[in-house]
Amino acid sequence: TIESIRSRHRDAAADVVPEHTQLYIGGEWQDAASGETFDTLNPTTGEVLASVARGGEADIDRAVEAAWDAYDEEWSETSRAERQALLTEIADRVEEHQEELATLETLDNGKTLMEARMDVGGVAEQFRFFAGATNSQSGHTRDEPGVHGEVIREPYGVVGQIIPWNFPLAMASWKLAPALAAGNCSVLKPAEQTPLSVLRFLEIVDDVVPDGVVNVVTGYGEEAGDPLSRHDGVRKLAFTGSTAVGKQIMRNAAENVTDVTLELGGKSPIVVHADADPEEAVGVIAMAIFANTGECCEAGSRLFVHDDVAEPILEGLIGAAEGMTVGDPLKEETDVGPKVSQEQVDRTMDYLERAKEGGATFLAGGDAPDDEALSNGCFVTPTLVEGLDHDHEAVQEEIFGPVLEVFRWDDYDEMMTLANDVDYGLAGGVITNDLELADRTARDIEAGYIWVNTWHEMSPGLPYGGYKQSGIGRELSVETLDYYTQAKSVKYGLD
Ligand code: TXE
Repeated sequence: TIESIRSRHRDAAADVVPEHTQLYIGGEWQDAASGETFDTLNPTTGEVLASVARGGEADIDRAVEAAWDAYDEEWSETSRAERQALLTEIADRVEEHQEELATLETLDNGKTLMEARMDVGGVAEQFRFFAGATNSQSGHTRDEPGVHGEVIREPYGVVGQIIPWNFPLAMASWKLAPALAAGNCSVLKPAEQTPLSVLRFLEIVDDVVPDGVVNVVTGYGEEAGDPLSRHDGVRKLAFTGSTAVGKQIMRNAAENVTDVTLELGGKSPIVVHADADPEEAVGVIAMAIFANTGECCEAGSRLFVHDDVAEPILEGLIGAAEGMTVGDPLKEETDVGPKVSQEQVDRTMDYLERAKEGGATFLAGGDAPDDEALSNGCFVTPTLVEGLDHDHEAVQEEIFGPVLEVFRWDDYDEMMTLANDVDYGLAGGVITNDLELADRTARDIEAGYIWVNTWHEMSPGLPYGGYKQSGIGRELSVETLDYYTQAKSVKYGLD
């Protein structure tokens, strides 16, 4: 019942919601200059989880100043070994608090506890990876008779980082770990829907991170994110979120010629060849689109399935979609939790409505679950849609929900033209047992990350980022440190 879900969530919240829900500036918890707060809701129950400081321009100014103070006074003098030790300590602390952080993420975001545990495991992995990576970054020299010069890599100083709500703590770690490893201080703005795990994380590492090295200003995009992206004290911006806001960030960055990396939306194709094993294919496809309730920038959301295997695969997918347990994300048996907010549900439903008008056939889902206990939550059933024109807006734009669009093919070149006919180019995948086909398709898809017979797995060391309007720059790899540093050439005058 609604009441039993609510009481389970209230009990969990009592244990894990952070004590401090203010801004974290210069190592201190502070109210917003305006004194205002906003509520963050639990998308499973619709109840208020916590009230959080509503940061604005004055707070961003203070945070940038605190970050520069920390950089100038101490942080710019740290050695790689010191930063490595700090990042390793952070990773250890996150692991010690894994279950608590995962539960908090589930309450604030709605992802299942199993998904949240994987996220938090990935957070520790990020800090460990960049602890090691900081030691492998080096400059280079230019040497020949009569010529000697060297290129050293210097941190920017203070970076601004704006993150989304689909992987709140994981996205914070993707941003903070390389920024700190490279020797920068950060001002980070979490998404307004999911500020809590980052705040709890800071409580956990507060005594080891020097004051001002990491500053967090919670608040809305236009009130806190916008001034951060315009601030002339910020030398580099990193953003993950929608393509529309990414473009705005880039325009803002232009005002001060601030360097910017962007990780934006996606509409990634899954290409299934005729030789695919239907059962294995169904497993990969269901994971590609339904994991994290479809709220993944890299979700496989357009399925291109070869005619020869379309029947068994679609039958299997319908069974998989209808067989998933949609419900309370705190329960271990749940496969699909709620979306993050009612706004996100409305957005998904609006696309489905337009798809219907565009002549789509719904093979599965497309509505809210038929369960009174879930009626206060932001739930959408796993959905399969067929029969849309590829240029329909529901196909061209990111739905960001558990919605897979199906296209059948028998001509490879025609199929690949469609697969690439979107503005996005974040990820893609191919399902086949033929190595040559896998290689050819991986090369033909215009995207920055390709999976062969799997999905979502990302190993630190393999750069992640988009082609086309899916972004600029690469995260998760040693080269990410290049995006957090600037090259300085030093030329010696030799006779
Ligand atoms: O994203 P926003 P929203 C996509 C997905 C989703 C759509 C809208 O399709 O349905 O975006 O989601 C901050 N200046 N993705 O509206 O607005 C905001 O506060 C500075 C894909 O939630 O892009 C938050 O911290 N900052 C994506 C962050 O930007 C601004 C993940 C992202 O929010 C701002 C999330 C402004 N003017 C959504 N406006 C992915 N690539 O994974 C907002 N923000």
